[in-house]
Amino acid sequence: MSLGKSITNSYISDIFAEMAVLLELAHENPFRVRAYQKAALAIEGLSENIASMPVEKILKIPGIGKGIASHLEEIAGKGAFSEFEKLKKRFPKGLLDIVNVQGIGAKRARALYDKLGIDSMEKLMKKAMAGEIRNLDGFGEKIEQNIILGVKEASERKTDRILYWNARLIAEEILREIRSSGFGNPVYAGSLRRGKETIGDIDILCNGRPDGVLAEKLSKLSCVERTLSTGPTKVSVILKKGVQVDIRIIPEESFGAALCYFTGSKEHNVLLREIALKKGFTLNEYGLFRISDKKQKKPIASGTEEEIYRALGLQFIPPELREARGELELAAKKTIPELVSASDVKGDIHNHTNLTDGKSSFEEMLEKAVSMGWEWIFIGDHTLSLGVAHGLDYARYAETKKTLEKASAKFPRIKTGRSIEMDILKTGDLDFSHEELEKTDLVIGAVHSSLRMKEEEMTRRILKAMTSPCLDVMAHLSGRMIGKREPSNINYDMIFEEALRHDIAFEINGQPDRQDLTDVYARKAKETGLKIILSTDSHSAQQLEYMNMAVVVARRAGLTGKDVLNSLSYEEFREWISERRKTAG
Ligand code: DGT
Ligand code: CA
Ligand code: CA
Repeated sequence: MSLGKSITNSYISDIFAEMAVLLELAHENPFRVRAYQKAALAIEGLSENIASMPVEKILKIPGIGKGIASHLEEIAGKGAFSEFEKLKKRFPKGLLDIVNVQGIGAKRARALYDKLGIDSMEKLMKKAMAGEIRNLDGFGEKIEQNIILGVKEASERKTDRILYWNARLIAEEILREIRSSGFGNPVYAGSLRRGKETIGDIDILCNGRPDGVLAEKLSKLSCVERTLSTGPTKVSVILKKGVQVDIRIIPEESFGAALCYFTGSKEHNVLLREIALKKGFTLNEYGLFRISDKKQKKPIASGTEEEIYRALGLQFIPPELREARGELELAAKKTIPELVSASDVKGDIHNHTNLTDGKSSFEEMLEKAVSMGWEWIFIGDHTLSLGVAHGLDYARYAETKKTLEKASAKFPRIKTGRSIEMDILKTGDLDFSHEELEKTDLVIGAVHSSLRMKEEEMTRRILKAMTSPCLDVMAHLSGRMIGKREPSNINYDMIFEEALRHDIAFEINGQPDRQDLTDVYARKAKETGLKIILSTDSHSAQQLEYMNMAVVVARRAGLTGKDVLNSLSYEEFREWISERRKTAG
């Protein structure tokens, strides 16, 4: 297909998602709506640019049929397709904003438009405040109140998403505060629990009776800057750090149902509800009920998520997999593997000390590594080409290797090696000679300059670097920095295939703004048969905690403990390095 390179998967996915909404507004067949939703999800989860795939391959993607495929060419030519453009003209632009207001959705938005001419957020607010919405069929006073809250929230919502790690630290701080104010069982849900790269807002659930007093207390937490809305069961606040937090108070008996609902993803929830329906149940945030139990008096399951999945005949699905990427099929077959966790990790390989651009000494790094409970650590630094980082030449590397050995003697509980982050030059050559490379403990190759080369050139550069038998690990392959720098253009298929021949491992970099490989590519790497290694790329001892970030990405990729080299013992890991160097040449 001759789609322009500038057309990205996320661009196409957004168009199809919007198409689904437009079809719903147009009261079209729900199957068509679902087809576009499915296509949007499938394309978003692809590891390869759909624009550069041949049609036969496109048609093999689950969720993409001929109808959808036929739109792709048109999107390539003019950025959209004609049916989409026609539909878009049929509805005022403001209606799409209304669809997104919490609790509205396409069906209600269309009713509001038909019956009250509501086509903008301003009109929506005016009509709701005037009490005109409650009288419409299928609305009522409670929904009207929720709409007012929803519009307020939408208008105050910060558009910036924050990095997963930053959200997690903030959430943990709030959980502590909630606990110390006497609430039971506070946990985070939403995208944070699913471990998404970035977080729109933080969703927290806790136990307690919805008597309003608790909500009042929550809104007065010290980390809160101002309260957006408070009701008996929900408080929305903006923190001093600028993030929105939605805190919901849930009775213990329906905690599992609420946790499942508010963890999402929305798409996962839709599929889960479909499975429930097929089995004669309805599933909502209060529980799983028999359809015959019209008043929803006696839930089949509601207290824990485990009970709900079990009652649906499904294996428990870890939150990181709940993205409607095939996890429900696996759960039905009970083939979801046990995902990697921090306790599988025995050590880190990629980090930096105050000898180059890091902040901490060998001793500080080792002390922290011991406190992480690790069995080993390879401590690394940059090579000389990275002038800004005061990189090392081979002589300095050799010298500092001895210094590390001395420092290690003070920490008998942990085994060490000296790794080196080898700059991959523009030509694909490495910074050390072959003889020097052979004397290193572990070589991590990485690109740091000229990141915007053409795809072909960048791919060739990396392929060439990989022909060095001593390049053991490829670090932060795409070079992206979330929100700051786009990934480099590379051909993953070619790189992964070549890497497999040399048994080169790929890093999941745990720096919160890198997360590179991403979940999608880490999954692809595993499917290709490649080894994966988690790293922190720490620039201070404290940052060794980013191992937990890398673990989250690995879990989203569906990796197990065995899939990551970090689960090897020190001796086994050393053995892997020497074996691969012998056979790679
Ligand atoms: P975010 O905040 O943009 O990073 O992403 P989420 O997934 O945390 O989304 P959020 O905060 O709007 O909602 C949290 C979860 O609550 C979401 O994953 C699923 C559930 N949820 C919220 N609103 C709806 C809805 O209108 N329909 C359905 N089915 N689920 C919803
Ligand atoms: Ca959220
Ligand atoms: Ca939310």
